[in-house]
Amino acid sequence: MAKYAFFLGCVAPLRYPGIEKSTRVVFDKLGVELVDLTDASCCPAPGVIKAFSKLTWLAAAARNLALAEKMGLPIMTICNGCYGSLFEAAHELNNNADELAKVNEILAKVGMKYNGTTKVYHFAEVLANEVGVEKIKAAFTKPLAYKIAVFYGCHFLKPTDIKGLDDAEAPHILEDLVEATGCQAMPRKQPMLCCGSGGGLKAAFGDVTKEFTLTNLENMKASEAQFIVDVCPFCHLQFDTAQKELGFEIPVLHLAQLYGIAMGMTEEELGLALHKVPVKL
Ligand code: 9S8
Ligand code: 9S8
Ligand code: COM
Repeated sequence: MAKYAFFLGCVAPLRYPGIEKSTRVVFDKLGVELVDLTDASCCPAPGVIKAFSKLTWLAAAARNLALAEKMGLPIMTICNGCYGSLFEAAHELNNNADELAKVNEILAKVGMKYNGTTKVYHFAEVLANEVGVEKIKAAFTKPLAYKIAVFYGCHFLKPTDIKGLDDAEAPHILEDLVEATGCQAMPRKQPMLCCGSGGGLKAAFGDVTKEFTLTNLENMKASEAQFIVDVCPFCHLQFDTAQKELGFEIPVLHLAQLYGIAMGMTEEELGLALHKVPVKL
């Protein structure tokens, strides 16, 4: 049985606990064991902390990587931002002894050491490449037929030179995972445009990022999508909280929640009451 250290991040447990719950139920049903990465901190968020201090970002990420290393497990994240930070920090530290030594000087102050061995995976990557669409389909009990606006976000596929998961401009990994439920991924204009969230970007240029969100919503509406499906609680938060002001009402689901629905989870377990845009199934 595949086994991962489950990295929650901040947004899912604090704002959308239904995403966390759905992930636990879905992976349990798929026979993937998730062990909590206890004592983990913020990843830290790439667009926020890395933009201010790269060394602080690396050291905090290394602390999380070291916790998983101690458990002898690879990390699985349910958020693009967490995947971006932890994957990129691991890539840097696991291949650069000088950086690793610098970071270990900082970690020594809290009695920790990172040896540079932790691997980091995004949950959608685990679904597509470890579990596989056929096994996933066999675990579904409820056929679905919604029209979906699939949303990749920025930090899942990019930077492609170190991730290599799919083509960054014309990917299909998420469409395949969504369509496994019976739903239809609707083509639309500019599908790879940033959602407009991103802690740092939104904080610095709120008006600009609002335009991104608006353009995405207009394109999604024109595609006739009934739901937005994301793989990042940050994108999820942006689409769920910004729509009222922008005059849209397209319900938002994290892919783990869509899978939870297809596996017969209840609305309460899915945490749908906590969504700002009402989700009617
Ligand atoms: S942790 Fe703190 S803010 Fe967040 S959810 Fe995802 S990115 Fe990492
Ligand atoms: S898109 Fe651009 S930066 Fe990011 S991944 Fe999630 S939040 Fe939405
Ligand atoms: C976006 C995360 S997924 S951050 O705001 O860029 O840190």
